[in-house]
Parts: sequence; structure tokens; C-alpha cells
Amino acid sequence: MAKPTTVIRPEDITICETTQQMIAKARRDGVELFFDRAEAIKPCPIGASSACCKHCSMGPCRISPSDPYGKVGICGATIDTISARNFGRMVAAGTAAHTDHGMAMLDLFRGVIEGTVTDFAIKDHIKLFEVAESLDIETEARPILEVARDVYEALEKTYTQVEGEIPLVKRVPKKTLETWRKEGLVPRGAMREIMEMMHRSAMGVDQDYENITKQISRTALADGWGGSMVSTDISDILFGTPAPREVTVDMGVLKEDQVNIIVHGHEPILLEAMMVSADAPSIKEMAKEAGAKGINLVGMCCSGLDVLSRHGIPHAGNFSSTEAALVTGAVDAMTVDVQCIKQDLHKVAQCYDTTFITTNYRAKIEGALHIELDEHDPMKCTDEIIIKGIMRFKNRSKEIEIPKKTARGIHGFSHEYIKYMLGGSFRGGYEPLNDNIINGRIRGVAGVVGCTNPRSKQDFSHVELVKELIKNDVLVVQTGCSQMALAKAGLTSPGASALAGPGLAEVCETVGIPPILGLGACVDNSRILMAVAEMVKTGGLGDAIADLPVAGCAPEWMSEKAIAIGQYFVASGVYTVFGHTFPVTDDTRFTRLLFGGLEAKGLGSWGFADSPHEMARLMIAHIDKKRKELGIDKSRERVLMDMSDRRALAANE
Ligand code: NFS
Ligand code: SF4
Repeated sequence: MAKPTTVIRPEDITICETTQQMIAKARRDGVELFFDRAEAIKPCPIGASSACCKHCSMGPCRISPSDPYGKVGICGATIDTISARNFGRMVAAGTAAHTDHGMAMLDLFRGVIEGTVTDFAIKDHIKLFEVAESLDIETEARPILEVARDVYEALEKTYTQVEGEIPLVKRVPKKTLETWRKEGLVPRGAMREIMEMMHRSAMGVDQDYENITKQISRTALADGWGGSMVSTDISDILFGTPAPREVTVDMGVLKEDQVNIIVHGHEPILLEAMMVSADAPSIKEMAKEAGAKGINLVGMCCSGLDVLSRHGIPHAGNFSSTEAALVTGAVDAMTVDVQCIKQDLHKVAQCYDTTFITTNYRAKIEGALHIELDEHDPMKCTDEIIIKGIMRFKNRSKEIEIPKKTARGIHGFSHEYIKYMLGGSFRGGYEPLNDNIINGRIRGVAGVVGCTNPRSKQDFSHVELVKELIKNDVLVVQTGCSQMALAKAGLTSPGASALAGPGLAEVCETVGIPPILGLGACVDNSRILMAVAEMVKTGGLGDAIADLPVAGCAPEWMSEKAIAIGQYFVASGVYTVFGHTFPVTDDTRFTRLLFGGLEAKGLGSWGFADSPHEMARLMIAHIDKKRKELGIDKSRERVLMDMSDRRALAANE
């Protein structure tokens, strides 16, 4: 393997201490990580500005980002057409990822209903009935399976409906839905929307950036209020709706004297099945005979967040730490399914004799061992993975260095739980949240979500941004790799309210919650949509999502999925800031449409900032603007973090 050429200090690459320690070890071991390649491979400036088109072989055509209207592609496509089409294809890809994941959940649900899948069952009847009621499906005195069948049929339409509005738009606040109807944005089934997005962005089809942007929004909405929402609902029905619990995170969760098995990816089924296998007496005995104290099942990335929320399984870290975890030498098996799985994990695993296993027919890696998970007999696959891990444990030959650091925090919030915790079981509702926003104790709500990216110091922007938001009395909800960044920084515990502004701290202390609520994996951003819909329905904060004092941010994004998520938040009415790069050319008509033009039509707007402090400034300014429009503004000073705040936090850790 090539020797890393970079000399950048680990502490300049990431603020995650355990990852820093493993970068140093990888360098000693002569193992190249993606951080090294991010240094060596500079992004193409034309591609980064989305100023090139390769949709046909007359091109590729490149436009100069510094003179975007200086020329057009060979077919005559303008910079606006080119970048809108490129953006649309990112949204289509991200939407496809979430909806295909949701489809896999539906397949499983169908198997359970039909009785062909016997290792899983409908676990959360309450959620099933709630989902049914939200779809106007009769539940009164009906057998569970019958209700489940109707729910299945309604949710299948989220994908396949050729014409008309998908059923889940029933959950959208009325005024928001009216705006979508007026603009022609209400999604049909995701399959149709993705297909049309791909068609319209092909050579010689839609060449009006405003018209393309309508399809971009409609496709993204088929993700947020469609595929992602189905995925969350069905996962809750089959595996249980999460409830808050205390969980340990960071690389110190790996154990030298146990068989360490990391599950990384996105679909909860693999980890759910792994839990059953790891608990089987015969497997436990086998581990003991191999000299291990037990089997240590650990999650990473979004599948990890799923089972962290539902079962309290420890989590080793986010996207930028997956290779670093292998560098410990302590991982006996790493198993993956779909999404955000770097191809080089297989190579890094080889350097440390770790068994690396792909499990999903849709995501193989050249040269890697593939043991397919069949939902009709999932334990066949997961037993074999664990046995391979036990073998590797028995024959461990690599030096092991496990970073010691761990952090504890509360995770597993849901929009249902927010309702319950604020109102209690008898008067559950969003009134207390809305009241506290109206009386100004809570200034607004921010969703801070999304990836980490080796082109941005890992975790830094997530942590700084969230600290500044809570300091300014903004309640933060989180998902995905961002949630893990804050968890590792020790900020998902109730002690973090020491860093919150006085109003937010008072609410958090009264209710006994942290000022930062982890809602789970990236598909669970649909929980944030449900929460904002509840806020509108509860009243007092306007009639549309666009009226709420809320904002979103993905400070270190990298995946096309993040662009799809951002676009469905924007189309739903949320001001959404992305950090470190944005795939458009500055100062074009398409860019101005995304960054303001959509807001003028009653939707939300994109925002962009490089530093977390600027992100916080933009988000708070938007929240204050909405407060003013609602007539609930009070004069407020924006406050910055100082040393005493940091000390208060340190004392709380
Ligand atoms: Ni979301 Fe989860 Fe992480 Fe980004 Fe990837 S793991 S689905 S895409 S990197 S947050
Ligand atoms: Fe060039 Fe037009 Fe072909 Fe794109 S579609 S590569 S702009 S000729």
C-alpha cells in the first residue's frame, strides 16, 4: 500500500481524539487512509461548481465558473440548465437511496404479514395503529394483521403511485400542502418522480432551470414525506419506536478481551439479526472456548444509530472514523450492508487481518468476502459472520491499540417522545414546546444533521455550531453522523444544559432532557418533518412550516443523500444551511433561485456558510426573522461561547 505522503497533524484533520490516535497509528503502520487521499486529490474547481456537463458524447462541456455566461455547451445548454440538471441528478440519487432502503423495509414488512418471514414480527402495535390512523385506515376492533395489510398497501403507493398525491401528504400542514399544489410539487410515487427527474435531466429534454427545479423539489419531497418516512415508520413498527436511553459511544467501546464485531451501513435488519445471533447460547459458548469474555457488538454510522436508539448498542463513531476503527487491530469482523461504505475499508481491513464482509446483494466490494443476508433466514448469515469473528479473535496476531476514550449520553428521541416528555402521558402534545417558543424561553428549533467529510475538520463544525445554537436558546435536534459528533463530544447528556442559554436550560432542566436531542439515523430526518408538522398543527406559530422559527444545517455534508434531504427541507419551508462547499456556480440564476427565489414562492431557502459561527449567525438570524413575523420577538443579543462556558462543560463531563 502506498505510503501516506501527507504531514498534516492528526489534530488538524479531526477533533475526534480517538480518530487522531488511530491516524497516528496508521501512519506508523504505513497504512493509507481516506484523509491522506483527500490531501493528495484536489477537487476539480469546475466540477465543484457544477459547471460541467457529461450527459452526452458531444461533450463533456465545461463552463468557466468565473465567467458562467461566457459560453454555453455544444447543444446550447446554459450554466443554469447544466447545474440544475446536475443538482437534480444528485437529488434523484439521494432519493433513490432512501426510498430503496424504505422499500427493503416494506419487503420485510410484507414478508412478516404474509408469514414468509418468521424471524421478525410486528413489535410496536401502538405505532402500527398510529400510522394506520394517520392514513385514515380504520383500526377499531380490527385484527392487527388486517390493519397491517392495509397499511402496507397504502405505503406501497409511496413508491408506485403513478398519478395523484401519495397518502403520506395527509401529514403535511394544510397551508404548506396548498403551496405545493399551487406550485405543482405534490409528489406521486417515488419511482415515478425519480424516473422523471432522470428523464428530464437527460440531453435535450428540460432546458428551463425553473421547470427543472420544480421536478427537483417534487422528487425530494417524495423522499422526505415518502421513502424516508416509510422507512422510519416500518422500522418502528417492526423493531420498536425508540425511547430515550443512556448509551456509550466512541472507539473506547471496543474491548481487548472480547470478540469485537462492527456493523456499519444503513438498514437496521442486519444489526437486528446480529443481536439475535450474538445472544445465542451456542455462539456465546464458542466465543468462550476461544478465550473471549464475550461478543461485543458495536455499530457505526447510521445502522449503528438505529440500534443505539432502539436497544442501546454502543456506537464506535461516524463516517470519517470507519477506517480508523479498523486501525485499532481489535476489530475481529466488520460487516456492512448499503450506503456510505468506503471501498477502501476492505483494503484497510486486510492490513489488520480483520474479516470484512458485505451482506447485501446490492452492495458488493471487489475482492471482499460476501455472505448474503436473506430475510427468510437471516441468522444463517449473521451466525457465520460471528463465527468468522471468533476465529479471527482466536488467531489475533496484530498489535492492538484501543483508544480509551468513551462518552455517555442520552439518545433515542422521537417526535412521539417529544410530545410525551413535554406534556406527560395524560396531556401529551406540542403545546409546552410551542408555549416555550412563544414566551421566548426557547428561541427556536434547529436540525443539525448529516455527514462528516475529510475536506472539513471532522466533527469540528458540528460541535461548534451546536454549542453556539444552544447557547442562544435554540433547541437542537439531530440525526446521522452529526448526532455522533456531538455524542462523542459529551454533549448529548443533560449536563450539556450548562452550556445552554438560560431559557433553554430552564426548560431542559425542568423536563430532564438534554438541549440536544438525538433522533437517530439519516432516514429519521422524517421525524424532524413530523415534529415541525406537529408544531404547526399545535398552533400559535403560523400556518405553514415556512412560518416556524426553525432552521436546518448539514455543516460537513458529503453524500448525495444530504442534498436530497436539504432539498426536501427547503421545499417543505425550512431554511437550510450547508457548509464547506455547495455544488453550484456563484451568482447564476439557478443559484439565486435556490438561495432566495424558492422562499419568495412560499417554500424555504438554501443558505451556505464556511464557518460554524457564520452558520449559527445565519440560522439564528432566520429564526429571529420568523419570530418577528409572528410577532413574538423580544430584543435579544446573540451571545458567543467564552472560556467560562467551556469550563462549565468540562466540569460537567
Ligand atoms: Ni447520512 Fe448515514 Fe453519515 Fe452522511 Fe452517510 S452514514 S445516511 S449520508 S455519512 S450522515
Ligand atoms: Fe455538452 Fe449539451 Fe452534451 Fe451536456 S448535453 S455534454 S452541455 S452537448
